[in-house]
Amino acid sequence: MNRIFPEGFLWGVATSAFQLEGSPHADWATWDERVGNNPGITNHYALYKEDLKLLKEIGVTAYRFSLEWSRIQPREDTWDEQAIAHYQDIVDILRDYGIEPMVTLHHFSHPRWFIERYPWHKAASREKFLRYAEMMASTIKGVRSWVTFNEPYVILLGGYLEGCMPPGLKDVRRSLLALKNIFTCHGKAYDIIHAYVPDAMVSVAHNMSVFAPWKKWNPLDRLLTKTAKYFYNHSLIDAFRTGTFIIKFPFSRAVEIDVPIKDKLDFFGVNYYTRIHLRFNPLKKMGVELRHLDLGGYGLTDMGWEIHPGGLEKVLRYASRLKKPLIITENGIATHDSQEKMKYMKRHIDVVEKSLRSGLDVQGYFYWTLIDNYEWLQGLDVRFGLYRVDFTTLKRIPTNAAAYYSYLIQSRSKL
Ligand code: IFM
Repeated sequence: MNRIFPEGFLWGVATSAFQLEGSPHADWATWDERVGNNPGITNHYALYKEDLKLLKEIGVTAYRFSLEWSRIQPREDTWDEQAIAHYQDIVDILRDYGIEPMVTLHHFSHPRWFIERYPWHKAASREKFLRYAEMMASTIKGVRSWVTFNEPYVILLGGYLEGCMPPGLKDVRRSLLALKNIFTCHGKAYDIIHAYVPDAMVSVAHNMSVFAPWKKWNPLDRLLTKTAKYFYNHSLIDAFRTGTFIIKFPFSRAVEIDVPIKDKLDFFGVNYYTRIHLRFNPLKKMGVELRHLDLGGYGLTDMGWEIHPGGLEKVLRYASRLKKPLIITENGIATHDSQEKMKYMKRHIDVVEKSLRSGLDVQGYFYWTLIDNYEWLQGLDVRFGLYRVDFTTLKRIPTNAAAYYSYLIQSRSKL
């Protein structure tokens, strides 16, 4: 009998450095002072060995984590050898445990000097990022799987259109320049990584959501939905197929941006969390109002996001046009209730199983996330972790979902 979950399927957990470690040299550190939180509160930078043991305890076969660029290059002309050795140690420990490392080069945060002098809309950003990418690809040993950018569209929306993430701009023209620079960096970093790691597997992690009209009968809601689906989910995938981003809004001329990324992928990383309903509302910015409605009856998470497991198959199906192996690089729920966490996890893994049965080439699933941590604009209030962190004693307390994930990994691996 053929296996449903292929041999070597990556059963993983995903994290990001800044959310666990903070960093005094990062742009988000100043950003964060505004909301009064402490991203380094879990003290993972010091306690990483203990935290990596948790991965072993769960029985994952892979671990996705990011390198904190601002620790590695705290000043433009300074590489911090100790920080590099720290991340190398993480890789070595994972290898000892038989856990496959997947390294993200860029997960939202930047060194302050970079965002102050070379933000993404400036052409010089490319050279600075690529120096860092080359330094990492040539120095860190034992890593085959790489993610260049986590959620590049979230960086652009948050940093350049909504202004809620660094560099805090609301500027369409500069967002397009930033798009060109970020994806050019992906294309070039892809080649750089392959030059040092010939059998590397390189991708971005693309955040995909399901979009639906608020009122199905309303043609404007339907038009908005179609536009959002194309713009947020599909345009990036199409650009990896063609080498051109086509940005097209209703009643306006399309903007075409050529980028050297055609086929620069060895797998495709999908981050999936939720479904979003849209309605046309002339009183809102650009006429768009978003809402999470609990139409499927699975409920809303503590982020207010609709739980919609079926959507995972939809987004994977569109991504399969790339004809690359697909890996779910993030999927998880913010909740204080471990029962809900278990249900969310099972329902999404069931969809992965269904997708595999229907012939989709899915090669991994990474649960977001290992321990409770700093959730960007929401700070410390929401809890995504398989382990709850008591932020006063720093104790990591397993939720039932940690043991349940072990069980799912073991039982599904046998299928
Ligand atoms: O915590 C984030 C992560 O940094 C990127 N993807 C979504 C997660 C949950 O919001």
